[in-house]
Amino acid sequence: MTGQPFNAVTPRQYKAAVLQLDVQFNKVGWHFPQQRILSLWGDVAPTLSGARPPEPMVLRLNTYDCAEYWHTNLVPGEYKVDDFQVTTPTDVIGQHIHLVKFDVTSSDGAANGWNYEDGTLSPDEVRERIAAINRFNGDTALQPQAHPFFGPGPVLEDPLNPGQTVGRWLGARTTVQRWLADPVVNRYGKDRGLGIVFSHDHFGPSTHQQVGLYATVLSEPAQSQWKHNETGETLYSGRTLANVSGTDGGPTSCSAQRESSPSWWRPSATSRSRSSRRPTSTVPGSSSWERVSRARSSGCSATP
Ligand SMILES: [Cu+2]
Repeated sequence: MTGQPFNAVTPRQYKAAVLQLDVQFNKVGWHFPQQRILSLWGDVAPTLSGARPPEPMVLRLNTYDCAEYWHTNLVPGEYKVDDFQVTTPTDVIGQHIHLVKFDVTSSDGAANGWNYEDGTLSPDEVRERIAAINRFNGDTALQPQAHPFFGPGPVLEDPLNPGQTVGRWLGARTTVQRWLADPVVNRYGKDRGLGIVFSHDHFGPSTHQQVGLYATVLSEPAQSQWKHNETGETLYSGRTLANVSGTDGGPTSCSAQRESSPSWWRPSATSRSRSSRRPTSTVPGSSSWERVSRARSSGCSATP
């Protein structure tokens, strides 16, 4: 929409990565070694080191926003058998976004439109395909590249070459989607935002939803701003990263207060005539600069 700060030319940017971590759930050390979650690029290193508590990913949008979502896969190509699940190939992971519209000319996310080629291959899978192509051609012309932001990753056992090690993020890919947040009005004709939108992986959902790999897109009324519930820090304040253009969308948190511009909450002529039959004080958002505490998204941090 013309005049919106986050339109198709200047989209709101989120750069996120799927990662696997050994997450601890309580103070006596109960932990799960194959937890898989989404984090913004700038939060991946402190989350893996334990400096930052992992928390559910909430990607915040406003009505009329065009969002550009970067999806990086840093997860092993296989989920190992454990007490809960069988060994499962997880060689490709998608980010299926529900409800918002999507731009299929770039990438529509796994299973948006049932296009299963739009997932993001695991770096293990990329290296396996490169090895197969080289073997077929009898040369070593192709070599996996380090991700421009994440580098070659931790040096661990190479699943392709038992007994050898490899940087497990070599060959990591990033795919890009665009999302468009439609306007939704309440019974008074006021923009209320699309609300909470579910987002998850469609390639291995029966495995991944049991180990935490899903996210929320929370779409608020147009031109809203968000502040961290406890620190008051402005979220989505344009955090930039070394060697990366644009912002990764941070800082972020699953818990936030929302500030809305009164100009975007003013009822339309139609809704004013409807709302005039009701006391004004009952109309949500009629005060200037309403501050709303989001109880529905509070208390969501994992135990550090
Ligand atoms: Cu889905």
